Amino acid sequence: MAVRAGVCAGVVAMAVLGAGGVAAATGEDGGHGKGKDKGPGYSMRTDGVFAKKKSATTAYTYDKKLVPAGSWVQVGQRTAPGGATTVTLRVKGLKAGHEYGVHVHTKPCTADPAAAGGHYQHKPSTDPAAVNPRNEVWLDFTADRKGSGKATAHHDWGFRKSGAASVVIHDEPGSSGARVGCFTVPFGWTTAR
Ligand SMILES: [Cu+2]
Repeated sequence: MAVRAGVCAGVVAMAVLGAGGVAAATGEDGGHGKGKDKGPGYSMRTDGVFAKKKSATTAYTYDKKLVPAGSWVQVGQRTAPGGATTVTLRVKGLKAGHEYGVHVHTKPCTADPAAAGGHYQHKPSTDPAAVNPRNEVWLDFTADRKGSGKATAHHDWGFRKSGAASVVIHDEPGSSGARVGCFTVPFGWTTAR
């Protein structure tokens, strides 16, 4: 796990509050970064190993066939100073050839698959038409012959504070599959909208 923005005192303070980080649009912390970044963005990468409900802490499997205990997940986030955000997913050890559906969800994982809440939505809505990969972060993938997979989602917006908290893996692509795995992720938010 690498929290590149961790050198920034502001981000450290936010992390103490239990949040992933912040990409402020103001840039008041002048000493931030190492020359490449013009302002405060946010970059994070975290990984975990799926475990059964009783022993899991961040990565839960709810279906041992589709998400075997011991399989691996990594999620990365890169948020530019203006808020544009790329989220990446990598997995290893899943079911070869299987098509999975994956979304960013609003709450952390627990032993209860429902605990992760609904999909994170850029424009929150109860309209079924708002459930789509432009208003949400979808990371659907098909596992290769070795059971590995990856996906990337890019949006010109970033997460709200404490709005995104996990990545849920479903048994089929799209929006209606059963929850087979969940990974709690320290997503950072942006104040640029
Ligand atoms: Cu989902």
